[in-house]
Amino acid sequence: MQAGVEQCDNDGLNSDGQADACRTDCSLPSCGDGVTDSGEACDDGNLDNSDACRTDCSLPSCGDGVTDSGEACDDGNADDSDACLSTCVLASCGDGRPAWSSAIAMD
Ligand SMILES: [Ca+2]
Ligand SMILES: [Ca+2]
Ligand SMILES: [Ca+2]
Repeated sequence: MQAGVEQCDNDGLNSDGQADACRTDCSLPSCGDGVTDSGEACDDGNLDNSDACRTDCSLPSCGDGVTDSGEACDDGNADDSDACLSTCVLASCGDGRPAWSSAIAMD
């Protein structure tokens, strides 16, 4: 191990495929290296924030501001009086949300 250059070095145990292992380039496991390590819900190693794994290594969820599969919308807020409810379904006539329904002159 070279101080200041390598973050870690486990000789033959360095791995780019094993969780929490020192990587083969002697860097520590991190979010974005493509391996799901401790503290990461997922890690697909890309910078695409609209797929099944966020760039911060968390899984997609309702309320994260990205419309994922199974979500009609996701505005990232908990406001049920706007066009997207906090449950990630579109506000609609008959959902009992008067603030929005008055805006579309129904209910
Ligand atoms: Ca990782
Ligand atoms: Ca991704
Ligand atoms: Ca979402």
